[in-house]
Amino acid sequence: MTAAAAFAAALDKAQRTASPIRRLAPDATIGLGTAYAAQHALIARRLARGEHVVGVKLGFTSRAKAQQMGVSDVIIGTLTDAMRIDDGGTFDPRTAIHPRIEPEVAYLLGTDLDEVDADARGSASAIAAVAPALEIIDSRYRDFRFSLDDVVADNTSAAAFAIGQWADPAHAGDLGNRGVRLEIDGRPVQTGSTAAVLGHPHRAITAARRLAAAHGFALSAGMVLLAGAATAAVPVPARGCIEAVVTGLGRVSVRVDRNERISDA
Ligand code: OOG
Ligand code: MG
Repeated sequence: MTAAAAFAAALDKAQRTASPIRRLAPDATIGLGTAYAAQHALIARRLARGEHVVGVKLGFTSRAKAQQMGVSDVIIGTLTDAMRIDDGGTFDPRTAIHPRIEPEVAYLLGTDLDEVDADARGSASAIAAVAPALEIIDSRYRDFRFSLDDVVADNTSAAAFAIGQWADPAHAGDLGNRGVRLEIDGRPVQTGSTAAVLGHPHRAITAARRLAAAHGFALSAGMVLLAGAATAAVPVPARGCIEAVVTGLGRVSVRVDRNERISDA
């Protein structure tokens, strides 16, 4: 088994059993190439179980996130249909180790990205729709601590996501500096601006394109792109309603609830 395949097997088991593991390379880095190979191997295992890729996500596009986690490079991860929660749907925190939530902007690609110009205007033309989004992240590493390589291998901590009402980008207006609020049971727990995401969240398209080309991801029509959190992430409460609000774009919510039939032990 290659190192990447072994990392993928360990991370896959950690996710499926909701039990944290030690960092893959606590002393030396494993290298970004091996880290992305491990992520692809991890996703291949999920696809073999019947999941489908529905999009990609970016990580550390805001300084708030990079500072919170102590890393600085933008990274890319994979979203599958099994991670999707309907707007207003339920997340059972027992399926995760130490989940956190963050407010994001989601894009729906209307065109394969390699069919439009690589510049900002070409990338913007590929956007079919925009929406407020919530991402639930859950590092499979103990204490939510990792290096950049570790977190790339761990599919950038992706656990679940919910997307609000899609809006036509022509009618949504300039998304460059919109208020972003994360709420738990109606109480604001983080506030920020979409400007925190790469200066303008639309830049997520060009960043995704660069990362996809460098690390072997496809970005095709119909895919979702999560641009990255605009604020630091917050622990998911044991129970309650979590909501992300983006000014002029709307809101999206997820109910957090445990299945009471499972013992607390
Ligand atoms: C990695 C994922 C980062 C974002 O939006 O910046 C991310 C992590 O913080 O565990 O999803
Ligand atoms: Mg995120």
